[in-house]
Amino acid sequence: MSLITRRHALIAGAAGSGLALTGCSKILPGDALTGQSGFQRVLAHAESWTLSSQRFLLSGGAMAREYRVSDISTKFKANGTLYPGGEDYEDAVNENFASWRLTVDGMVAKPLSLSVAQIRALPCRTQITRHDCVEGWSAIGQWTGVPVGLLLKAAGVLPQAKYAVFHCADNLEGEPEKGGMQAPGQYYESIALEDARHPQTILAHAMNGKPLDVGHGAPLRLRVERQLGYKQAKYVQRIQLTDRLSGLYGGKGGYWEDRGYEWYAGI
Ligand SMILES: Nc1nc2c(c(=O)[nH]1)N[C@H]1C(S)=C(S)[C@@H](COP(=O)(O)O)O[C@H]1N2
Ligand SMILES: [Mo]
Repeated sequence: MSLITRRHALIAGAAGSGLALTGCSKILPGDALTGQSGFQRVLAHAESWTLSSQRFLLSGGAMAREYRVSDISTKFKANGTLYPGGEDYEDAVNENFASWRLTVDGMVAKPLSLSVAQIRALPCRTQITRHDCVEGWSAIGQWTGVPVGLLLKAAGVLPQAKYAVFHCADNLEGEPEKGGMQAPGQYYESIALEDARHPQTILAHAMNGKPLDVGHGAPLRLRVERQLGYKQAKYVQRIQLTDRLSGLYGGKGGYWEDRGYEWYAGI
Protein backbone atom coordinates (compact mmCIF):
# COMPACT_ATOMS: atom_id res chain seq x y z
CA MET A 1 0.00 0.00 0.00
CA SER A 2 1.41 3.43 -0.86
CA LEU A 3 2.02 5.86 1.93
CA ILE A 4 -0.75 8.16 0.75
CA THR A 5 -3.34 5.41 0.51
CA ARG A 6 -2.27 4.15 3.89
CA ARG A 7 -2.62 7.62 5.36
CA HIS A 8 -6.10 7.97 3.91
CA ALA A 9 -7.06 4.55 5.22
CA LEU A 10 -5.84 5.56 8.65
CA ILE A 11 -7.76 8.81 8.62
CA ALA A 12 -10.90 6.98 7.53
CA GLY A 13 -10.19 4.51 10.32
CA ALA A 14 -9.82 7.33 12.83
CA ALA A 15 -13.21 8.73 11.91
CA GLY A 16 -14.84 5.30 11.86
CA SER A 17 -13.41 4.08 15.12
CA GLY A 18 -14.91 6.92 17.08
CA LEU A 19 -11.70 8.62 18.10
CA ALA A 20 -13.57 11.88 17.88
CA LEU A 21 -15.38 11.95 21.18
CA THR A 22 -19.09 12.35 21.29
CA GLY A 23 -20.86 14.27 23.98
CA CYS A 24 -22.73 12.29 26.59
CA SER A 25 -24.15 15.56 27.85
CA LYS A 26 -27.69 15.25 26.46
CA ILE A 27 -28.66 13.15 29.45
CA LEU A 28 -28.31 16.01 31.94
CA PRO A 29 -30.17 19.23 32.65
CA GLY A 30 -27.66 22.00 31.95
CA ASP A 31 -28.04 23.90 35.21
CA ALA A 32 -26.93 20.85 37.21
CA LEU A 33 -23.40 21.58 36.07
CA THR A 34 -22.89 25.31 36.42
CA GLY A 35 -20.18 26.60 38.70
CA GLN A 36 -18.35 23.27 38.76
CA SER A 37 -14.76 24.18 38.03
CA GLY A 38 -13.39 20.61 37.87
CA PHE A 39 -16.02 19.70 35.31
CA GLN A 40 -15.37 22.85 33.24
CA ARG A 41 -11.66 22.12 33.38
CA VAL A 42 -12.14 18.65 31.87
CA LEU A 43 -14.34 20.06 29.12
CA ALA A 44 -11.75 22.70 28.27
CA HIS A 45 -9.31 19.92 27.36
CA ALA A 46 -11.65 17.81 25.22
CA GLU A 47 -10.57 19.16 21.86
CA SER A 48 -6.85 18.78 22.44
CA TRP A 49 -7.54 15.26 23.74
CA THR A 50 -9.30 14.29 20.51
CA LEU A 51 -6.35 15.63 18.53
CA SER A 52 -3.80 13.70 20.55
CA SER A 53 -5.85 10.51 20.07
CA GLN A 54 -5.85 11.04 16.33
CA ARG A 55 -2.11 11.65 16.36
CA PHE A 56 -1.67 8.39 18.25
CA LEU A 57 -3.49 6.48 15.54
CA LEU A 58 -1.80 8.26 12.63
CA SER A 59 1.60 7.51 14.11
CA GLY A 60 0.77 3.80 14.07
CA GLY A 61 -0.23 3.40 17.74
CA ALA A 62 -1.64 -0.05 18.44
CA MET A 63 -5.33 -0.28 19.20
CA ALA A 64 -7.13 -3.27 20.67
CA ARG A 65 -9.47 -4.89 18.17
CA GLU A 66 -12.98 -3.43 18.12
CA TYR A 67 -16.02 -5.51 17.18
CA ARG A 68 -19.47 -4.94 15.70
CA VAL A 69 -22.72 -4.56 17.59
CA SER A 70 -23.75 -8.00 16.31
CA ASP A 71 -20.69 -9.51 18.04
CA ILE A 72 -21.75 -8.40 21.54
CA SER A 73 -22.06 -11.44 23.85
CA THR A 74 -25.57 -12.20 25.02
CA LYS A 75 -24.13 -13.18 28.37
CA PHE A 76 -21.19 -11.34 29.93
CA LYS A 77 -20.22 -13.06 33.17
CA ALA A 78 -19.65 -10.82 36.18
CA ASN A 79 -16.57 -11.91 38.11
CA GLY A 80 -14.73 -11.23 41.37
CA THR A 81 -16.74 -8.91 43.56
CA LEU A 82 -20.37 -8.87 42.45
CA TYR A 83 -21.62 -6.47 45.14
CA PRO A 84 -19.20 -4.56 47.39
CA GLY A 85 -19.91 -5.12 51.07
CA GLY A 86 -20.56 -2.41 53.59
CA GLU A 87 -23.27 0.14 54.24
CA ASP A 88 -21.62 2.91 52.24
CA TYR A 89 -21.96 1.06 48.96
CA GLU A 90 -25.49 -0.09 49.80
CA ASP A 91 -26.44 3.55 50.50
CA ALA A 92 -24.83 4.63 47.25
CA VAL A 93 -26.89 2.07 45.30
CA ASN A 94 -30.08 3.20 47.05
CA GLU A 95 -29.53 6.80 46.02
CA ASN A 96 -28.46 5.80 42.52
CA PHE A 97 -24.89 7.01 43.16
CA ALA A 98 -26.00 10.66 43.59
CA SER A 99 -23.22 11.39 46.13
CA TRP A 100 -20.57 9.11 44.62
CA ARG A 101 -17.48 11.07 43.69
CA LEU A 102 -14.44 10.31 41.63
CA THR A 103 -11.32 12.05 42.82
CA VAL A 104 -8.14 12.45 40.77
CA ASP A 105 -5.28 13.36 43.06
CA GLY A 106 -1.70 12.66 44.06
CA MET A 107 0.96 14.01 41.69
CA VAL A 108 -1.31 16.45 39.87
CA ALA A 109 -1.32 20.25 39.65
CA LYS A 110 -5.11 20.56 40.12
CA PRO A 111 -6.94 17.68 41.81
CA LEU A 112 -10.39 16.85 40.47
CA SER A 113 -13.54 15.80 42.28
CA LEU A 114 -16.41 14.88 39.99
CA SER A 115 -19.88 13.50 40.57
CA VAL A 116 -21.19 10.63 38.45
CA ALA A 117 -23.65 13.03 36.80
CA GLN A 118 -20.78 15.27 35.79
CA ILE A 119 -18.79 12.33 34.43
CA ARG A 120 -21.77 11.11 32.41
CA ALA A 121 -22.00 14.60 30.87
CA LEU A 122 -18.37 14.67 29.74
CA PRO A 123 -17.25 13.76 26.21
CA CYS A 124 -17.20 10.01 25.92
CA ARG A 125 -15.96 7.18 23.77
CA THR A 126 -17.86 3.98 22.95
CA GLN A 127 -15.99 0.80 22.06
CA ILE A 128 -16.87 -2.86 21.56
CA THR A 129 -14.04 -5.04 22.80
CA ARG A 130 -13.26 -8.52 24.07
CA HIS A 131 -12.62 -9.08 27.76
CA ASP A 132 -10.29 -11.97 28.60
CA CYS A 133 -10.18 -13.34 32.14
CA VAL A 134 -7.26 -15.51 33.29
CA GLU A 135 -9.81 -18.01 34.57
CA GLY A 136 -10.35 -18.97 30.94
CA TRP A 137 -13.44 -17.14 29.74
CA SER A 138 -13.94 -14.25 27.33
CA ALA A 139 -16.86 -12.01 26.45
CA ILE A 140 -17.48 -9.15 24.05
CA GLY A 141 -19.11 -6.02 25.44
CA GLN A 142 -19.74 -2.43 24.50
CA TRP A 143 -18.34 0.19 26.87
CA THR A 144 -18.99 3.92 27.04
CA GLY A 145 -17.03 6.30 29.21
CA VAL A 146 -14.73 9.25 29.57
CA PRO A 147 -11.13 8.77 28.40
CA VAL A 148 -8.82 8.53 31.42
CA GLY A 149 -6.30 10.61 29.46
CA LEU A 150 -8.77 13.48 29.30
CA LEU A 151 -9.19 13.43 33.09
CA LEU A 152 -5.42 13.34 33.50
CA LYS A 153 -4.99 16.27 31.15
CA ALA A 154 -7.47 18.32 33.16
CA ALA A 155 -5.79 17.42 36.44
CA GLY A 156 -2.35 18.36 35.11
CA VAL A 157 -0.16 15.33 35.82
CA LEU A 158 3.20 16.36 37.29
CA PRO A 159 6.32 15.30 35.34
CA GLN A 160 7.57 12.93 38.03
CA ALA A 161 4.37 10.81 38.03
CA LYS A 162 4.71 7.34 36.47
CA TYR A 163 1.56 5.42 37.37
CA ALA A 164 -2.18 5.87 37.64
CA VAL A 165 -3.59 3.89 40.58
CA PHE A 166 -7.29 3.00 40.62
CA HIS A 167 -8.75 2.63 44.11
CA CYS A 168 -11.95 0.56 44.32
CA ALA A 169 -14.80 0.38 46.81
CA ASP A 170 -14.67 -3.38 47.40
CA ASN A 171 -12.80 -5.58 49.77
CA LEU A 172 -12.45 -8.83 47.85
CA GLU A 173 -12.61 -11.93 50.00
CA GLY A 174 -10.26 -14.77 49.22
CA GLU A 175 -11.78 -17.53 47.12
CA PRO A 176 -10.58 -20.77 48.76
CA GLU A 177 -13.24 -22.75 46.89
CA LYS A 178 -11.33 -21.95 43.71
CA GLY A 179 -8.14 -23.30 45.21
CA GLY A 180 -6.83 -19.89 46.20
CA MET A 181 -5.42 -18.92 49.55
CA GLN A 182 -5.83 -15.20 48.98
CA ALA A 183 -6.16 -13.02 52.02
CA PRO A 184 -8.98 -10.51 51.75
CA GLY A 185 -7.96 -7.00 50.76
CA GLN A 186 -9.02 -3.77 49.18
CA TYR A 187 -9.21 -4.10 45.39
CA TYR A 188 -6.98 -1.72 43.47
CA GLU A 189 -5.11 -1.64 40.20
CA SER A 190 -2.42 0.45 38.53
CA ILE A 191 -1.24 1.12 35.00
CA ALA A 192 1.62 3.04 33.39
CA LEU A 193 0.78 6.56 32.22
CA GLU A 194 1.28 5.50 28.62
CA ASP A 195 -1.57 3.00 29.00
CA ALA A 196 -3.66 5.48 30.99
CA ARG A 197 -3.41 7.92 28.06
CA HIS A 198 -4.20 5.31 25.40
CA PRO A 199 -7.30 6.38 23.40
CA GLN A 200 -9.19 3.22 24.37
CA THR A 201 -8.51 3.54 28.11
CA ILE A 202 -11.76 4.84 29.54
CA LEU A 203 -13.59 5.09 32.82
CA ALA A 204 -16.80 3.41 31.71
CA HIS A 205 -20.22 4.36 33.08
CA ALA A 206 -22.30 2.40 30.58
CA MET A 207 -22.23 -1.15 29.24
CA ASN A 208 -24.14 -2.30 26.17
CA GLY A 209 -25.96 1.05 26.05
CA LYS A 210 -27.24 0.97 29.65
CA PRO A 211 -25.86 2.47 32.86
CA LEU A 212 -23.28 0.09 34.28
CA ASP A 213 -24.90 -2.41 36.65
CA VAL A 214 -23.60 -3.34 40.09
CA GLY A 215 -22.16 -6.70 39.03
CA HIS A 216 -20.02 -5.07 36.34
CA GLY A 217 -18.72 -2.27 38.55
CA ALA A 218 -21.29 0.51 38.99
CA PRO A 219 -21.01 3.40 38.85
CA LEU A 220 -17.53 3.58 37.23
CA ARG A 221 -15.05 0.96 36.05
CA LEU A 222 -11.80 1.03 34.17
CA ARG A 223 -11.43 -0.39 30.67
CA VAL A 224 -7.79 -0.78 29.63
CA GLU A 225 -8.33 -2.81 26.53
CA ARG A 226 -4.94 -4.27 25.77
CA GLN A 227 -4.69 -5.97 29.15
CA LEU A 228 -6.33 -8.89 30.96
CA GLY A 229 -9.54 -8.93 32.97
CA TYR A 230 -8.14 -8.35 36.43
CA LYS A 231 -6.74 -4.95 35.34
CA GLN A 232 -10.31 -3.74 34.58
CA ALA A 233 -10.94 -2.23 38.03
CA LYS A 234 -14.62 -1.97 39.03
CA TYR A 235 -16.23 0.40 41.60
CA VAL A 236 -13.55 3.06 41.04
CA GLN A 237 -13.56 5.96 43.53
CA ARG A 238 -10.15 7.46 43.17
CA ILE A 239 -7.38 7.78 40.60
CA GLN A 240 -4.09 8.52 42.28
CA LEU A 241 -1.03 9.64 40.35
CA THR A 242 2.22 8.44 41.83
CA ASP A 243 5.87 7.78 41.00
CA ARG A 244 6.05 4.45 42.86
CA LEU A 245 3.84 1.51 43.73
CA SER A 246 5.91 0.21 46.62
CA GLY A 247 4.11 2.13 49.37
CA LEU A 248 0.59 1.04 48.39
CA TYR A 249 -1.18 -2.01 49.83
CA GLY A 250 1.03 -5.05 49.08
CA GLY A 251 3.38 -2.94 46.97
CA LYS A 252 3.02 -4.83 43.65
CA GLY A 253 0.52 -2.48 42.00
CA GLY A 254 -2.74 -4.43 42.24
CA TYR A 255 -4.90 -6.77 44.30
CA TRP A 256 -3.97 -9.80 42.18
CA GLU A 257 -0.41 -8.62 41.59
CA ASP A 258 0.05 -8.60 45.37
CA ARG A 259 -1.02 -12.27 45.21
CA GLY A 260 1.42 -13.26 42.45
CA TYR A 261 -0.07 -12.17 39.11
CA GLU A 262 1.88 -10.17 36.53
CA TRP A 263 1.66 -6.37 36.79
CA TYR A 264 1.78 -5.91 33.02
CA ALA A 265 -1.06 -8.15 31.89
CA GLY A 266 -0.82 -7.66 28.11
CA ILE A 267 -3.03 -9.77 25.87
N1 LIG B 1 -13.07 -3.77 42.09
C1 LIG B 1 -12.90 -4.95 41.46
N2 LIG B 1 -12.53 -4.92 40.18
C2 LIG B 1 -12.35 -6.08 39.49
C3 LIG B 1 -12.53 -7.34 40.12
C4 LIG B 1 -12.94 -7.33 41.48
O1 LIG B 1 -13.14 -8.38 42.12
N3 LIG B 1 -13.12 -6.11 42.12
N4 LIG B 1 -12.32 -8.52 39.42
C5 LIG B 1 -11.48 -8.42 38.19
C6 LIG B 1 -11.54 -9.59 37.33
S1 LIG B 1 -10.57 -10.92 37.72
C7 LIG B 1 -12.24 -9.58 36.16
S2 LIG B 1 -12.21 -10.89 35.07
C8 LIG B 1 -13.12 -8.46 35.83
C9 LIG B 1 -14.55 -8.93 35.70
O2 LIG B 1 -15.34 -7.90 35.24
P1 LIG B 1 -16.89 -8.18 35.10
O3 LIG B 1 -17.41 -8.50 36.47
O4 LIG B 1 -17.46 -6.96 34.49
O5 LIG B 1 -17.00 -9.39 34.19
O6 LIG B 1 -13.10 -7.40 36.78
C10 LIG B 1 -11.86 -7.19 37.39
N5 LIG B 1 -11.98 -6.02 38.21
MO1 LIG C 1 -10.47 -12.19 35.81
